[in-house]
Amino acid sequence: MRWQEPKDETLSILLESVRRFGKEEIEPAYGKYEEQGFFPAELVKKMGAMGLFGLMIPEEYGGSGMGTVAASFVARELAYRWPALHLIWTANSSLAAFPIAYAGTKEQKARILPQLASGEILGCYALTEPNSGSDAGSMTMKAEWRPDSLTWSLNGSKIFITNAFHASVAVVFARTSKKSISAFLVESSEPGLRHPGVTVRYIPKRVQKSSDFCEIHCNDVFLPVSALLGKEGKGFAIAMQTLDGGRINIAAQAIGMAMRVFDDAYAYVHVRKQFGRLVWENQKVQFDFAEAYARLIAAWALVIEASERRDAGENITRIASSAKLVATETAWKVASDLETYFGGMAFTQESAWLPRLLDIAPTRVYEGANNIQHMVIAKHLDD
Ligand code: COS
Repeated sequence: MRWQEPKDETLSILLESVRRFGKEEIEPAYGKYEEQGFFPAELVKKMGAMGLFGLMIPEEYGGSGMGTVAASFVARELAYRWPALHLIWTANSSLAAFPIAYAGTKEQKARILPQLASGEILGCYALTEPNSGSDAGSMTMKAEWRPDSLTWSLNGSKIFITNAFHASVAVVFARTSKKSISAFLVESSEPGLRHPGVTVRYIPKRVQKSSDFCEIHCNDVFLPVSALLGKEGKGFAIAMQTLDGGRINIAAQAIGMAMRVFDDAYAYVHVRKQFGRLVWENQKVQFDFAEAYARLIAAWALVIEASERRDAGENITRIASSAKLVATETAWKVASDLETYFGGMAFTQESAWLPRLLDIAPTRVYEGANNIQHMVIAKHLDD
């Protein structure tokens, strides 16, 4: 299926190369690595060389500054081939690079962003805690200023952090007073956040296995003054602005994954015969695909509108949550409806159809469970 293409010529050229890379390199690697949960280090390097991590990083800091629309199209393409690879990419570019670009000092930006843009290092975003997920404001990780040593000390745990096992920089949110939260940069010269006082525990997953998922424990992690990201007490707003953008990218990821299920199912009903004819030659089947197609392109149009508004510098909180809600629910509905057309083949290890469906499930949860999107949209209806 030829899905909606970008209007911009430069983006079309970039997308052609991503598509070629997807077909020739990502697809075979998915088959080889995803089931075992191997981390695709080589592909990450190549994505860096292709400039994919820098799409939303300004040119002066090593990116191309192509923006959110470009990132959404690339997200769709990566997720179509390998959802876990998309997640590695988006955790780096949407979640780690954005808050640094948005709130960092010139020095922080110049030091870290070029390395994130080139894929030389990976970053992660540490907000969620074992007892603070949807209610992000209830976090208990504590950062205390130590006037004697002129350092901050971090204590507490973060959980479900994508990329932490391979990251060299983490954007960590911590409570700096009863009422306020601040953002910090924890850096290490080696991948895996090897910093005194930091322990990273790898948590194996059942879906999107090749992107790592970790608990980060901080026990008296001493950080210099220069580790504070943005103003003290402004961390929650930084976290939320980051999620506004991240949610658009997850929306694009979900649609890419559902388009893949659609295309695979569409191909299968064109070769599988029952009752003496192709499965496709039943009106019910054609109507189901027509319905799925219409829902997918409608959700995609919303993802693009949210992306365009973000690139135009508008307040996107409400539309980003709407895009995340609609795209992830649509993707799950469409893909689970079409999955039945794979018949028994879906349950064998001779196809990846069931894992590709299941990979969609967490999109309804991460970067804000969909009930949280309802809360955000309701709160901003009068904006
Ligand atoms: N952009 C900028 N600032 C924002 C913001 C946004 N999108 N959303 C909230 N803020 C600011 C508010 O303006 C407010 O600032 P002041 O205290 O200065 O007035 C502050 O943040 C608190 O906002 P709010 O009262 O809306 O916070 P709540 O605690 O009610 O809840 C929700 C906010 C539930 C929306 C938030 O906790 C959330 O998004 N939770 C889900 C977290 C999530 O997505 N986790 C996934 C992690 S990544 S896998």
